[in-house]
Amino acid sequence: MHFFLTFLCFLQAFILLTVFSAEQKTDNEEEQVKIEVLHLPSECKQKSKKGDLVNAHYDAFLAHNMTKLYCSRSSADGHPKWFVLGVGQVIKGLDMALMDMCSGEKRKAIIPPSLAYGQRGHDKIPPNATLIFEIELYGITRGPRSSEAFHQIDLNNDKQLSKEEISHYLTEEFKRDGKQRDPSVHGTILTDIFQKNDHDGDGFISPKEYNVYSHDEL
Ligand SMILES: *[C@@H]1O[C@H](CO)[C@@H](O)[C@H](O)[C@H]1NC(C)=O
Ligand SMILES: *[C@@H]1O[C@H](CO)[C@@H](O)[C@H](O)[C@H]1NC(C)=O
Ligand SMILES: [Ca+2]
Ligand SMILES: [Ca+2]
Repeated sequence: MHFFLTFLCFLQAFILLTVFSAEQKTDNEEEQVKIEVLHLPSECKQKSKKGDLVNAHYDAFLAHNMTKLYCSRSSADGHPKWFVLGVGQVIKGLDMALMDMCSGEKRKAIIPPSLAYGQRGHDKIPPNATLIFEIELYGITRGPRSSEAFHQIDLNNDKQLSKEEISHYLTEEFKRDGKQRDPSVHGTILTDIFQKNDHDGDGFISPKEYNVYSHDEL
């Protein structure tokens, strides 16, 4: 039951954040995400970049009256969410706000409507709404990394992640956000995950390879 509620919360947040992201026009150069760094860890081995699987908490508010829109950390026992950065799995502004970020860093991001839900708005979000996100980044990964995620992906439970298993996972994630996207994105991410993580080249990602952070930035 507990888990189910958490899951619903996740799903709701995810759908809200993704459904309309494809429609946004971003040609307006004046509209930018304003980022305020709230906490910067003393050690920063790698920074987030496009294509990474990131693990983050984020809470979203309507800027004009600070109504909370999404539950993440704030929802009881919410786990940090993870998604592929920079490929439109979340609204454009959030993709931008999470770039070049250190693991452990906290940011506040002010996202203009053109990089969020635009002139139409969506559900609880009125037209032309500026959003404020409070973000905490936990994991920057060149592939999925939490042990929870590992078990989730490892469908046949043999403690190895095959291409099929990761591909299946990506397909489910992409389906969940209900957006059409170029199938090559899927292949590119998959190839990248294996290039960066399958160190012994056996075509599987072992738990050890999955957890080796030090190799990411080679
Ligand atoms: C904040 O603004 C939204 C949309 O304009 C509105 O639906 C909501 O009731 C407001 N909340 C408060 C606490 O005023
Ligand atoms: C939203 O902003 C656009 C462009 O600034 C404007 O034309 C439109 O009337 C606004 N919509 C609402 C509902 O305020
Ligand atoms: Ca497996
Ligand atoms: Ca391997």
